[in-house]
Amino acid sequence: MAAAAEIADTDVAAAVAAPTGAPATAPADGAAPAEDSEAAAAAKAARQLEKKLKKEQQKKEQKEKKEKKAAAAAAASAKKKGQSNEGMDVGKEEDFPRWYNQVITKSELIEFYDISGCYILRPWSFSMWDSIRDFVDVAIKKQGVRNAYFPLFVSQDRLEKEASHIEGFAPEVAWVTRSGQTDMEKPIAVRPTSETIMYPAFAKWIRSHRDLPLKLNQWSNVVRWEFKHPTPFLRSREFLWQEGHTAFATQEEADAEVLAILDLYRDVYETLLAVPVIRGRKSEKEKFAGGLYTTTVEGFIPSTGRAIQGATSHCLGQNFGKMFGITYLPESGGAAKTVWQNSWGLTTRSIGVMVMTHGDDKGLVLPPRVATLQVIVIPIVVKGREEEMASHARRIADELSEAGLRADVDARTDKTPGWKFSQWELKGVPVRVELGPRDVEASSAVAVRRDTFAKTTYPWASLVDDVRALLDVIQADMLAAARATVSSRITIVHGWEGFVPILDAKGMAVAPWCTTVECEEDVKKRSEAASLAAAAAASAAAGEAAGEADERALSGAAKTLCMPFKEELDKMGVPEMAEGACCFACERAAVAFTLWGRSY
Ligand code: 87F
Repeated sequence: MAAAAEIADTDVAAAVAAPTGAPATAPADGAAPAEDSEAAAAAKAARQLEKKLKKEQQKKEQKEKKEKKAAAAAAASAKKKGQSNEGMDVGKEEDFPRWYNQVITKSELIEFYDISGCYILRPWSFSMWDSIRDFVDVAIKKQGVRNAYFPLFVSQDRLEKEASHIEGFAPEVAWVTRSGQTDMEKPIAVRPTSETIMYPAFAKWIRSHRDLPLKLNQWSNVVRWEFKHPTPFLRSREFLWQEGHTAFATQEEADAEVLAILDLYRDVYETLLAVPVIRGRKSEKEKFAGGLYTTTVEGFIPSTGRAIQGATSHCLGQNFGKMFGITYLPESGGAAKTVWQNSWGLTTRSIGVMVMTHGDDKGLVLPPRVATLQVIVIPIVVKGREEEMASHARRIADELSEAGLRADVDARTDKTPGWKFSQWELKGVPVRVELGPRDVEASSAVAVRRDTFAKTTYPWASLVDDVRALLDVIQADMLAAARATVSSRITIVHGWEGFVPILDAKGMAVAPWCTTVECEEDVKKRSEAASLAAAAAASAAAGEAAGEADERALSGAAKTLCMPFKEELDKMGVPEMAEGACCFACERAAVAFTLWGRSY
């Protein structure tokens, strides 16, 4: 609106200025009278135009005022009636990015912030992070890991001591260069990860074989100044995580821990979040450059057809140990030996993957084990019996809570039951217990599942046990449903033809692969070119500029997600590699079945 008004004002100014202003070049023949009358006519026309535009502007302003008033009245009346436009107004498959933005804000998981890539985690999402944290914390402590806390800042010397680890990441490091108005003598970095912060201390603390293994974990925030498009939870410039850092005397111990932690990460996703993941090893190109090898749990978002790294567990080998002088005197005597190290991390990204996996057109769908609230009890009030219904509802919620379930009652009197149903559906609470007058008469209640909307009537006498069992069924069903969808998107491919179409159909491909970096880079280029061609054709049809197609094609490049472990390949029904099998993308011999896809 402001822009339109500005344009109108400028037009008026130009129209008025032109006749009265001196002409740039005066006519040589001095034909003044004709000019005068022309100028007068032009001035008159300009005045008329000015009047007309002013009138139009006033009309517009009046119309806007009227519309604003009407909208405010409608909102107020909706509020009064206990209804509002607070619900979802876009479908998950209709416009996924908009759906995601709506679901995370309207369900009160996230509040946006005025620094790009930074978000406020509201209690509804932070409580889920609490659950994840508890789950991981208990499990790692059982494995002998202890928590510690290291500083947020790291000096440039330290950060760059192990060059290969920072390689490629350097542009993402955020630096503090000033305190108040004074430039720092030496800038200090905000931790993007803590290898270089922790390992000098490891070198001090580890002297003999008796100091091993050393297993530390830190719960903290880290900052990575990403330039790719930020997405709440999935890719933010500051995020929360745990980072485990361990040191062992032998590679065997380190190897065993890498897998034990990876299984824990699998459990976080599958047992807690009901999100299926695939365990495997990263390719040379995709592994953590500072380490020996990287294992990963890979998730998949069916709505976008993109895979997503869920968490990683790295064997660092002796690389950092050598750089930082982390050595121990072995039990057998003799010279000091370098330790074997691992590092592993899981972030708040996991919450975003869960939201994207399970959410539907009505909002969040939370797996019971991670849900902030597992059961909401809603009384269906009838005139004259408000307090009676509310007190039954309160009693039921209390009984559920006392039995250890996370339950609450919504006895608000200024909201209708219908409004409450939508609100708790939006927030993803796994079970709604409805209690109407007829239920009270029959000493029963109706439980409604958030994931399927299926309704079951339970007697009060067994309600607690029935609801507890129902929550277990929901948890299992949600994982099974998500797994079935992901499985249906995985296709075994043996040659190049068919590879890009599988990705275009929002799928992943498992293919026999030579495992060379050259081939992976080549596949990236070829798949990018194929999707660029497809995007160019589509955008030509839609009449878009070429740049827009380019941008989309870049994200259309395929990469290796992981080389799935044997157990995972078996689950996918991938046969043993045939003798003499060839790489799906080049002439080399195939070495491993590898999972490929587009990714976040
Ligand atoms: C960004 C900037 C600087 C990832 C970075 O995965 C450095 C890095 O080292 C960096 N982004 N990484 C790799 C992190 C490796 C590792 N650290 C401990 C983990 C898990 C937890």
